[in-house]
Amino acid sequence: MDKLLSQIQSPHDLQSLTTEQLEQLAGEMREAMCQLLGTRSAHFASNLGVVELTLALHTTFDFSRDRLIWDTGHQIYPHKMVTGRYHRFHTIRTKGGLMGYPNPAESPYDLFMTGHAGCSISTAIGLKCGDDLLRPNENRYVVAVIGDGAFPSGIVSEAMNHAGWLKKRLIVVLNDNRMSICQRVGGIAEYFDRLRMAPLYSGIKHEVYNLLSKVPLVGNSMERLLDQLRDAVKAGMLGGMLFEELGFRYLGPVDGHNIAQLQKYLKMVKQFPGPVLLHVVTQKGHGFPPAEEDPRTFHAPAPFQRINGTEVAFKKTGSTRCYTEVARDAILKEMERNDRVVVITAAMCQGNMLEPVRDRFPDRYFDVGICESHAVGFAAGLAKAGLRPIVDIYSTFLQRAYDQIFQEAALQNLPIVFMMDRAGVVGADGPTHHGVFDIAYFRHFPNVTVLAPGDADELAAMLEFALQEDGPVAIRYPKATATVVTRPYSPIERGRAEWITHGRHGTIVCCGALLSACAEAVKQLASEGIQFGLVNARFVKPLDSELICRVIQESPAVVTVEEAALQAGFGSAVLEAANDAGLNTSHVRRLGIPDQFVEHAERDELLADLGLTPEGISEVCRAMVPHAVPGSVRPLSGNLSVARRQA
Ligand SMILES: Cc1ncc(C[n+]2csc(CCOP(=O)(O)OP(=O)(O)O)c2C)c(N)n1
Repeated sequence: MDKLLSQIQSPHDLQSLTTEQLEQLAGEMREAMCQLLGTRSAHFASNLGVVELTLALHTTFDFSRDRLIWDTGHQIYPHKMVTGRYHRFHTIRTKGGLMGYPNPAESPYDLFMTGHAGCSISTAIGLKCGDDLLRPNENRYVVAVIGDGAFPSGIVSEAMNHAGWLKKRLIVVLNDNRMSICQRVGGIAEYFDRLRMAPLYSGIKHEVYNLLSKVPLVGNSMERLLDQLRDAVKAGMLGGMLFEELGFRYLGPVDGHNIAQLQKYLKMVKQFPGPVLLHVVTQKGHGFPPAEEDPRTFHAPAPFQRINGTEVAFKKTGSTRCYTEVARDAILKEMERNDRVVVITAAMCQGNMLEPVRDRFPDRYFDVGICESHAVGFAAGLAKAGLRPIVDIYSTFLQRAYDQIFQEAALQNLPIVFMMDRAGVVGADGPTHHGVFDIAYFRHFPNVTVLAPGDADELAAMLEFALQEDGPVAIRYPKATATVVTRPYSPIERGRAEWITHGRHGTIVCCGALLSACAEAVKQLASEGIQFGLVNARFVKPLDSELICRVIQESPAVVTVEEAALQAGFGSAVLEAANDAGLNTSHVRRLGIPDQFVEHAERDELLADLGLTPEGISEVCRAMVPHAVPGSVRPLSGNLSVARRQA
């Protein structure tokens, strides 16, 4: 099944292959991806769609010296297979195995570690300028491949604007498959659709249009006729005018599954002396009918078995509810209750599980595309107009909107709720996707409230609380099964933590959904005769300084726990509060993400490595009370139990 593929050690091995052999290789690469999906979830449909493009690129350029950037990077699998990594392909997205995104540590053919969309043209034009300054005689080609979903990102306009003006030789390949993860949205999407309808345009017809524009119009009917004629000619001939006006040569649309044709046009764009955009039309999921038919489900599907060529059976995953679903249901409930509540997603309808919200409230649901900064600016406008916007964006992608959080949300003190899904370690997607910096990038802004629910019940209660606040509120929750820590009810009150149990050897102060792990740790310790209390912080900001300072004064050992970067995180806030109150903090330990990027692996594996499991937490607590005598303490007063939330 991998007769040719197993021979490919580097792109140099592709050069001697005929078109027929390359087509056979494409089939083998697709088969390797199908086999992978038999074992684990991975990006699939986007990768199936770029197999021929990958082969055409590697046979037209020499990327051991030329430069290639895959935008976002989730469609990197075929590239990995032909750049010496096929023998390790089966390890992709596993601990210690290949990353699911580009990784310069794996191969010199991967230039940047990426995972966030839209940056390819900026880095590509930077590489071009760098090479021109440092290696003026080497004449390296620079190619950025960007999807139509990523293209509307703000940074792409900034890069196109700059590149068009610099007029340097830069090749942008627009991989247009008419899809983001879900249906793509926006005016640029419609523009691409019009371009796809037009016959191949190569820039030469520009002059014809200019001539036609100069035809004088006489009388009404003649005017209409000429208008129609001009529209027809425009559609047919003026593909890519937008890019041409920006200083790019536009070429396309070209069939992205025809290797010979792709090679021909890639060779052609090599000849252009300035920036050029090659519009390549591909099909997401190409070559595997179920993925062709439903590219949304097959973007990153659950593992499946092939039944026959057209059907698959997805492997069963647990039926437990996750925090994303709990958040979505809470959003739905609030939208039912209050018709001023609106929700904004940045191209992540599927990831945020917002389909029921979109279908139920189409007028109050906004998908802005992969444009997180715009999402926040837009929310600010909605809030100013009197609505109650909920910005539902993954923690890692909301980083894009840092300045809008500052200026449009915090500085104006506008009532915007940020639902930060996937806050914490996310698992196999790895360093580009872990949402561990949001506490740091939110808590230093005045006016902002930052909340971390300890369990699923609190998440809904916090959203209700947040929608009654007058300023911006951020709520962070992880990509995890929703748990409930059973305990007496206590309402969410502004700036108030929850002291769940007391313990005379020490106290764990937990920020967020690791509360269940902390509760388990407390139990484990109690069974050994070590008595730790448990505080659920609830608020990162405003911090319950009064309660926290009492804990630090009264407890012989204090351990803060957060699934976030320790630098500028929750534990830092605790230390700041204690320092402001003049307290000794030598008995305070902070558990969280140290000052390093976290690798890719299953979430449970990462939490274990980080010591953020019941065992890891209790180990630290145990080490802080070396002289505790087993059996000499009172049993826990509280009655804690952890329940998995059922779907
Ligand atoms: C800044 C940012 N926001 C959201 C995402 C999530 N995301 C990953 S791939 C993708 C769709 C990309 O669409 P496109 O560029 O057309 O590539 P395709 O998958 O269609 O090949 C999205 C929204 C991301 N990676 N980065």
